Parts: sequence; C-alpha cells; structure tokens
Amino acid sequence: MRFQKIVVLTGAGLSAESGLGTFRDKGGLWEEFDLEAVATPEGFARDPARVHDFYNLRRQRLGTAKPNAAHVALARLEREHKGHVLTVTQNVDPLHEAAGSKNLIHMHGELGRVLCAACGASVAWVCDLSTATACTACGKAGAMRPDVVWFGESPRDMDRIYEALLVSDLFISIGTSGSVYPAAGFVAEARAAGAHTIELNLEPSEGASLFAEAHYGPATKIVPSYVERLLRA
Ligand code: BJW
Repeated sequence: MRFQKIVVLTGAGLSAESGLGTFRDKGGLWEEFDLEAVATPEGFARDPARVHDFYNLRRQRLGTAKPNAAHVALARLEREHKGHVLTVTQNVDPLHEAAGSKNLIHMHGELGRVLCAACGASVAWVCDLSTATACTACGKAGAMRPDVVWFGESPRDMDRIYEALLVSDLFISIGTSGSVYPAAGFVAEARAAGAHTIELNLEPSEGASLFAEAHYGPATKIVPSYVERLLRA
C-alpha cells in the first residue's frame, strides 16, 4: 500500500446510520437542545439538572445502537493494514470499539463514563446521573458530571493526535461538518505534514476545499468501498 501512517477523524455522521443523531443537520441535536445550556461548563454550573437530563437521554438512546458497516470497515482497516492506523473520534458513543477498533482516541470524551469534579476519578457508567449522585471513588455527592468535552474545555490526548498528524501520509475525515475546532484544523496540520487528505461525507463540509480528494454519500456505502480500495492498492 502507498500509505503507511494513516489518521482517521470521525464525527457524528459516521454513527447517523446506527440511529444516533448528528448535531448540526436538519433535525439534529442542536435544533432540539440549546448548545449553550447543555454543552458548556457555564451551562452546567447554571443548571446541572438540565445537563444531566440531556446526557441521561443520550445514554438511553445509546442503549440499542449497533456499529454500522462504516465502523466495521474502519476496524478492518486497522486490522489488515500493514502500517499504522490511528482513529480519532469526536463521537462520545462506543461504536468504534464495539466494531473492533483498538487504536482509538475519544477526543471529546465518552458518554459511558462519568467524572468526579471533586477527586478527578473517571469511571464507567451506564445509569442516569443526578445532582445527588455520589462518586464511587471518593464518596462525595453532587460533584459528578458526564466525562465529555464541552465548548471551552480541552479535548483529550491532543499531544498524541498532533504527533500522529505530524508524521501522517494519509488523513481521512469522515462524517464531520468541520465546524468545531481543534478537530476542524486537523486537515491543515496533515496537509502541512505532506499527507494526502480525503473527505468522506454526506455532503461537502465547511472545510471541503482543504481536502485533496472527496467522496460524498452515506457513510455505510462510501467508507466500506473506500477501505476496500485502500487495502487492495
Ligand atoms: C453524514 C451522514 C451519513 C450526516 N454519512 N455523513 C472561534 C474560532 C475557532 C475556534 C473557536 C472559536 N470560538 C471558540 C472556539 C473553540 C471551540 C469551537 O470550535 N467553537 C466553534 C463553534 C467555532 N472549540 C472548543 O471549545 C473545543 N476546545 C478547545 O478548542 O480547547 C482549546 C484547545 C485546543 C487544542 C488543544 C488544547 C486545547 C472543545 C469542543 C467541544 C465540542 N463538544 C461537542 C459536545 C461533546 C459531547 C457530546 O457529544 O455531547 O462535541 S459539540 C459537538 O460538535 C460534539 C461533536 O463531537 C462536535 C462536532 O460535531 P460533528 O461530529 O462534526 O457533527 P455535525 O452534526 O456538526 O456534522 C455531522 C456531519 O455528518 C455533517 O457534515 C453531515 O453532512 C454528515 N452526515 N449523516 C456520512 N449518513
């Protein structure tokens, strides 16, 4: 294969066909919920119960979701590609790992984990959270929050991501609108490193002109066929 060091960035569009809503499409989560109220530290400080309701609902919706053909194809790419593949997801769902991806970074955190603001413990969590929930590590009640990254907070593992982008020779962006930074800036980092850049999305994203190559359509169609071609090349 022509490419040895691949970085894949995924967004909500990848999980759309698994029944999980995107954020900014018609009918997306930001039409139903106020972003400032539910996805910022300030919104959480003002009304934690409202934020817990939003994430409890998201956790419940996750219940029956299964990985789709696009998640499965990306796990296959990691397994069968002779070089290095790092998948960086903005998604908080667990569908990449359910499909078998192992070299994976959840840069915006995970819906299936909660964080104690008092002691810093992050623990796996499947139930609802409330303002009264006690931390299973330190016992303090009322300091638990979803272990996700809100606007104004630092995304996770950024050093590892930038290191991978710096040596990448192929960057693939899938199912993301390219409207949230720092993820929206990864294509420029990869280009600067000399990588070939590809967008796979339902429609051109905000940063579409930055990509050297693009294929548009539903992820469950275009991702498996692209991975197949890549592995045969
Ligand atoms: C399909 C499909 C199908 C549909 N098949 N495709 C001014 C300028 C620049 C930056 C800033 C600025 N002001 C503030 C900032 C920074 C800010 C930011 O970017 N704001 C923008 C609004 C401008 N960013 C931050 O605050 C971030 N932190 C930060 O920058 O810290 C500083 C720092 C930087 C670097 C190192 C260290 C520190 C944090 C951002 C946190 C984002 N959080 C959320 C919520 C997470 C938890 C949760 O899930 O609730 O993350 S917001 C939401 O947006 C979520 C997503 O991960 C993220 C991206 O959304 P995504 O995935 O792109 O979804 P959509 O809906 O936008 O797009 C879906 C796409 O799929 C569409 O294109 C469809 O066409 C497509 N699609 N169906 C294929 N079947």
